[in-house]
Amino acid sequence: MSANEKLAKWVNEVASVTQPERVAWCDGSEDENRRLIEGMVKDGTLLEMNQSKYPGCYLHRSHTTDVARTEHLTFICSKTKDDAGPTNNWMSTDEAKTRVWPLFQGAMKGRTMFVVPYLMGPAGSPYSKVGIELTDSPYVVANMRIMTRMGKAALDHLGARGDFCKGLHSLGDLSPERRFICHFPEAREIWSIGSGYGGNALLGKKCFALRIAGPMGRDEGWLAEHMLILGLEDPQGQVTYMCAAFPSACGKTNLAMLIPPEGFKSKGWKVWTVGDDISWMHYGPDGRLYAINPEAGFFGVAPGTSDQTNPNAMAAVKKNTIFTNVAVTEDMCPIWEGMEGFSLPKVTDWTGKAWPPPAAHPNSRFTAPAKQCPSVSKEFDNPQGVPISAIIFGGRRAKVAPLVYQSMNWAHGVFLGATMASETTAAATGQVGVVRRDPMAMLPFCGYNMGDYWGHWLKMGERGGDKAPKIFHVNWFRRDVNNKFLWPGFGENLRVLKWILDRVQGKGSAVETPIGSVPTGDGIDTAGLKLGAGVMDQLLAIDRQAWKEETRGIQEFFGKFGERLPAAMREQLEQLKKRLAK
Ligand code: GTP
Ligand code: SPV
Ligand code: MN
Repeated sequence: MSANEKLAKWVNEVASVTQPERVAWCDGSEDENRRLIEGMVKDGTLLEMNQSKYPGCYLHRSHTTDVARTEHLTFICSKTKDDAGPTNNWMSTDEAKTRVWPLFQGAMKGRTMFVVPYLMGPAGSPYSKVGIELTDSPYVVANMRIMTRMGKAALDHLGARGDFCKGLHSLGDLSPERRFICHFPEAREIWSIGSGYGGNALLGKKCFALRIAGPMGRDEGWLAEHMLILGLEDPQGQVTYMCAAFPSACGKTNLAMLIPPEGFKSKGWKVWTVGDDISWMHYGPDGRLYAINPEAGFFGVAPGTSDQTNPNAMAAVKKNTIFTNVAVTEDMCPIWEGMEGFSLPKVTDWTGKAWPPPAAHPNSRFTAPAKQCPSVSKEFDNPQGVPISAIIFGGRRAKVAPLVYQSMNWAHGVFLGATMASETTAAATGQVGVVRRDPMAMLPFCGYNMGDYWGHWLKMGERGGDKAPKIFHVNWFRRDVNNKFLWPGFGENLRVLKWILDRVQGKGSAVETPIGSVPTGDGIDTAGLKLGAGVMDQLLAIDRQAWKEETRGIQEFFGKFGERLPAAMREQLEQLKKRLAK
């Protein structure tokens, strides 16, 4: 129970509608977690992994129709459709009350309703916020315990009078026909029913930390972004912090945990992980932009993660980790495409059968405590956050976007973010590999009109003036004529980070092109890297014709926003067209 009256009242109200068999207040303790896990192992919700090789690790196999975020069933329920904007599904609050609320009626009969208090952000931070999730899924509780500071820390922060984000979640009958993820930005409230998966059900993550926190940031003067936060340490021991926004399954976790290539590591280059998915940014007293990671764990993509690509993640998932929809070896160890030893024929796939590929679901995930990651930053719990010097936008694009370029100024940087495009991935249900506009990697996560959001970004830059971070764009995924990635990626991405650091420090060589500043041939340190002849040129090439086509796509996209498109964005597009025509 809690001394917070508003909380007690709401819990009672919800319980009277959902009619659970019992209500359990979660304190986040070891004991409570052990009991929950025992119960789930008993009823088959969790399978125990090999406890000598993976102590404290469990496998969850979700319903086969419930394996990713469902964007078409995700709604912003603002007062007007215009407040949700052209990129969101909108549902009126009245419709939500008649169409979605009745689904909660008796939904928790025979189940336990867990009251999950959670803190987004470090304890004692002026930037941290409390959420309460009411859920009938013990799997959600166990994940929330890893992903957030759950239980006592949250109730202490909340106090008797504090406010919180209300999140109501029920598995319902798990049918996609009766699945809805509704957000009420004005009331700071979330209703989610019919899914037990990731961003649909762990309400602290995309629902609160982005779709609800976004409008809060707009009103209060801060930013809630789909970004990793990393510290880049140079050989002198100086650490420079950067944020990067890439769409889902486009490399945030990997970049946040990067291990530099040999020649760089031995000189003292190092990357420290502050966050891998979400960044809340506020101006500090010194006028610089500071970022905190509101989360406490990683909900990372499993396939492709290996000792080669991401040894830090591999180390982080060796204990106390929940695996969802991965494959398992004969001795119950997790395994997936791309992981060492995968070619074994005798793995059991993510549905529990012999494996017709893929063995692991392409959106299979690990939930691991951030503190278990060897590269975790010593600033992880710093209540003030870390000062950000560079913001990096990036997409997954076979063509057009070069390896890296720098914006001319903040407004141009906002334009780069606003016009980002990327190929769709398995992180959301639907077709994979289709290029779509994904502004700031926030297309599925912006809780208000995207035009107003760009306006807010522009204002935030004006406020920062000279001290605002420099803005860049990267693309690790450009392909050659044989459809092979041109850039080796992963650890080698450090070379690009180093150029970005040089630019932040007023060094580094670049050529001015119509789209921004692109590194000169020798701008990126390629010492020790075996790239084919002409590959660097291909990676940095600007195809004017392709960019002219790009401006047509941007114009069409901007057209959707009508009056809500900031004039500065229209202006940026006109200037780009002029530069390309020259
Ligand atoms: P979300 O958790 O969905 O937000 O994803 P994310 O942005 O954190 O993506 P993540 O780092 O998990 O990477 C997703 C997939 O892209 C994995 O299969 C990675 O192996 C792959 N990947 C990451 N970085 C690179 C890279 O530099 N090059 C290539 N080719 N693949 C990469
Ligand atoms: C993403 O899809 O961007 C994720 C996973 O980080 S989820 O929690 O499902 O949103
Ligand atoms: Mn994400």
